[in-house]
Amino acid sequence: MIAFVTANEGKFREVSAKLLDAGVRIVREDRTYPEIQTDRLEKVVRFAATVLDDQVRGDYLIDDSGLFLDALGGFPGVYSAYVYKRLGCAGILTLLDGVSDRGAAFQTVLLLRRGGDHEVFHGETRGTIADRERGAGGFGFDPIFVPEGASKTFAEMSLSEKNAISHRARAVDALVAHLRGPKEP
Ligand code: ITT
Repeated sequence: MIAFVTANEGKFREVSAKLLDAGVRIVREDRTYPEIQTDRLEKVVRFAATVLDDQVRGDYLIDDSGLFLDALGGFPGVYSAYVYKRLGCAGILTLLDGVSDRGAAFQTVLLLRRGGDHEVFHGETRGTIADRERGAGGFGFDPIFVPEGASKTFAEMSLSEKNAISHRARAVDALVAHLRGPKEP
């Protein structure tokens, strides 16, 4: 059994649903861990794992995600949790007020500790920032993010709609492929 270490219930809902479809059961371990200041999500999870290795028994999974705005050089990116807490979706809309380039990407890096090894899996979804908050589903910045090819925000989608195209779902797909091992020739 894999423990998903996260204080974020929304992440657990998405990852557990997606993994269950693939026949993998996880349990939630609701705890926080130190997140270093760096420029890449992968460095955040790799450092966190050095701390969690001493605290969590058995196999575990962690997820670090961020919203990267094209017009702001990728900000808030690795600082997304802080910016969400301080400014919320409304703050992002204010930062982009009058800005024509509304391109953005969500990224997720998952780290799996299994049998003493650390493996990381990446997922990205590109999209645009909406003019206003729309929808009550999802969590975090979902009400302002419209994924490429869609007209609804993530917050206007069902869990399975978001899970079909999200950054997190893509990282989970890579994780599942890894768990299944190399394909038989
Ligand atoms: P952990 O305990 O798993 O670290 P967290 O909420 O602190 O939970 P992150 O640092 O990865 O997680 O999150 C960065 C921020 O981006 C946070 O405010 C989230 O709400 C937001 N976020 C992450 N994934 C998102 C998603 O799929 N949709 C919308 N917002 C998301």
